[in-house]
Amino acid sequence: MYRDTPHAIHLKDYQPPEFLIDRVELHFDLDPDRTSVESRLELRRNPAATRGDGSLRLHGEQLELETVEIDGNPLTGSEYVLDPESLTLHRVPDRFSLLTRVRIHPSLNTALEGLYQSGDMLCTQCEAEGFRRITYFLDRPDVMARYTTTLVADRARFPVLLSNGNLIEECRLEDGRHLARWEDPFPKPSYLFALIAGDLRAIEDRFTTASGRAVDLKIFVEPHNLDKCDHAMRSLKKAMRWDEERFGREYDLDVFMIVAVSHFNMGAMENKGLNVFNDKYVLARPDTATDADFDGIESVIAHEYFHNWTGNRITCRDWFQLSLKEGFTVYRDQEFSADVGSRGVKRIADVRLLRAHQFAEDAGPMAHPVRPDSYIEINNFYTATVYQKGAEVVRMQANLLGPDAFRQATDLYFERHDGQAVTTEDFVRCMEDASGRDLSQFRRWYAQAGTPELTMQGDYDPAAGVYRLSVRQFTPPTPGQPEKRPFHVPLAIGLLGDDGEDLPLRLEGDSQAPAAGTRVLELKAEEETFRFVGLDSRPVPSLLRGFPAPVKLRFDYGDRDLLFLMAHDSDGFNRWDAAQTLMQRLLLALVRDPDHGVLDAFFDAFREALLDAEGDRALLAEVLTLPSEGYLADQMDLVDVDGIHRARAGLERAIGGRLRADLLAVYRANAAEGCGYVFTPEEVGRRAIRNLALHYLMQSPDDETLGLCREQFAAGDNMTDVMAALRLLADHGGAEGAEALECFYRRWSRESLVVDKWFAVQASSPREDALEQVQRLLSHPDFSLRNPNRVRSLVGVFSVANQVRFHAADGGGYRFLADRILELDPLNPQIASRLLKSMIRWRRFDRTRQALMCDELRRILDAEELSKDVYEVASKALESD
Ligand code: B3K
Ligand code: ZN
Repeated sequence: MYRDTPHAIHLKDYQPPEFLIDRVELHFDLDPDRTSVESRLELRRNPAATRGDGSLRLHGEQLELETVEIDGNPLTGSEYVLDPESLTLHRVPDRFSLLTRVRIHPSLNTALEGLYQSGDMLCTQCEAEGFRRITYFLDRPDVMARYTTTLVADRARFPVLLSNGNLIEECRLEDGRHLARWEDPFPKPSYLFALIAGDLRAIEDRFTTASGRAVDLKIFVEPHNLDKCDHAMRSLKKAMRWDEERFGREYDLDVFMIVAVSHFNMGAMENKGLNVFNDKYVLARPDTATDADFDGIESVIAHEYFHNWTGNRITCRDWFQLSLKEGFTVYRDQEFSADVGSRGVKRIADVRLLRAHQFAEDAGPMAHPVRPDSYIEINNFYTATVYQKGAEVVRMQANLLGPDAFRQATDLYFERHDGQAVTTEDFVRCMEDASGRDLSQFRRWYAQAGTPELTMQGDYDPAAGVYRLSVRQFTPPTPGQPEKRPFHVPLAIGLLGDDGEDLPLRLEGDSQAPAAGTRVLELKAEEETFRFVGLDSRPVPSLLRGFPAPVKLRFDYGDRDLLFLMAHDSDGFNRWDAAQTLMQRLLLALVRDPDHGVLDAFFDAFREALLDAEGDRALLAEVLTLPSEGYLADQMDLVDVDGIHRARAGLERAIGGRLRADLLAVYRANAAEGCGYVFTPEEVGRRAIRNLALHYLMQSPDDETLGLCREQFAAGDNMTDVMAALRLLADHGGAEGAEALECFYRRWSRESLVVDKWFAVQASSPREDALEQVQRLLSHPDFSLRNPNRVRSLVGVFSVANQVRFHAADGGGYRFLADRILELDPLNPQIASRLLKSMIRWRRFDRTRQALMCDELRRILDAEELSKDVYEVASKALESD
């Protein structure tokens, strides 16, 4: 907690560490109230160090220091300097062994960083800077060491004791205690350290690597969750095989362990050989988890597993390089999900996420490059920009190189940098060295923040048979970066003829006629014109196929062209995008003028798509989903909160009414065929289109649709269908809604992940009394500020997914959020700071709302003591441009 203004850390100030640590021996005497940690470090001066005064400054926070010894000689208090963040030893030898003994208090650790208690177990979270809350250390990623960890604890209370690497010793001790010793042969940075102690059960399996080594796989959970691990185990094995086939990466230890914990600040953590997971990303049974949950588990399990190479074997030199491991690993998990599921649907989901979160981040006061230049609190930079835009930047390189050269480049990266802590620059250099391409301009994607806007214009000259496409790029200013230089942007383009087929794309000067389809052009200048020749009639351009770059497109399509693309484009992504643009345009027109009519052509196109029995149903469900209120808000210079809600709800009602018969037919035609729940792309698609049909029908419900909804709620054998029906009943309200909520709660009150859903449904309801309901739920016996999942499901969902109620003009939503942030900050700054992000883009709203949000931001900043996390976000939000 800070009274003084916290200072920023800058990338330009990076210095190599003055000391290196070769070996670490840790001994834990575990007790939730009082744990003792003894650490023996083998230290030596770093020959590559460039400056320093020769003293050794170790990071350490909230530690009670008991002993310091150098080479076996105890130091007295006058021989070291202790402050709340460090332990400094002056005059140390060039090579020595350092012993420290500290006490820590896991049960009081509500920040969930370092060693803490979750339910009855003890667990750790060290990334980014949590290890310094466990022991004094050089807690920075470029210090890589080999660890041996000894855990001692009460055997009845903590029968399972885990740490990184391989188990090398186990024994019973006196007084009912026992000991386990783990050794990790791979050097690692401290942020990858982990330990677990608890009364856990495991499901076990075995994986044989491509080179024939057997790896034991174990997923540890609390005993009552043992029946919810199968999907996670299947996902893990798929991910291991995929990484061998696609990237040539094999697992390297004898055992790979996953532990599910219920109190966790984010999704999961890739600690070497011992991944610790938020239980939301492990536990699933068809009756407790939705398709979205199954999907999330598959991709997060893969993501953490993939980090073993992209993050662990090769790690980041400093935290400015975070996207080196996160951007690349997200790209890898996206590709995995695309390969094992439906590629088209995956791309749409990823772009939806990028546009909703990353574009919004780029347009706000926390905008930063994929490789940030500075931070006050690194935990604030685990962002959509570092993760999702970082993945797009890797994807662009993969596409520019093509599959073979990209594979050679990643092989080179793994070979050249194994065991090192490196930078995004090292990554790009491997791309260049393996392919011979010059990516010097491309590097700006790492350094410049902001979303480039591409304005394109097409013009057809019938006499010459030429279509000219001119492209101009402009990137708006972001904090600290008033002017941007042009990016190197890959553009994947197609041209459709009158019959809807792709035309051959022949550029002026091409020596041979290319095949019809997609052509990737490269834009490097601020402005460029491409001339396509040999065209008999005006083509309809299909621009940015598959979303080749994280940019916004401005092109003056007529509605007719969009309908044509929606029906014919060979690129599934662009069919979806054309539909979204059309809907967005219509909705924004309805926001401006509630009397703006809706053309029959819109309903006709909607019906045509809905009844397309051949199509991929999951893709159809995406095509037929209106853009969210938040996304529509992002398209307006001044957000009209109520107008957006009214227009969107009105259009949904109109669809439900006009297409009632078709929606009912689709609902019935997509009923399950009695084989029980299976998680396959086909079945997920079937459920998605069916529940979407029910959603539209329920926007102006009659007895028949209400009956269907009730029936689905009561009879559904899977959480996807039950949840869809519950949400519709709850939003419908009345006794019916209340009863459904009550019945759901009674049935599931012992499954905490399902209770989260129950909170979330109420928090996201557009009903007028949503805030009152959320306020009431704060005093529900199951609500706790100490459980991040619970906080996210009530406070997070209300402020992020309920635009119309959170941004109510009376400021009630803002006050509510600020109160929660002030309560949470002393307990868990990371979660408090995340919540705050939904109030920082106040400039987009009308003056009344602006003033209300600013008042709350100031109230937060005025708080007596504030974490660095919340301070950074609130102060940047109020900074004048
Ligand atoms: N690397 C972790 C995130 C750690 C967040 C620390 N505040 C999970 C992941 O991206 O895989
Ligand atoms: Zn990650």
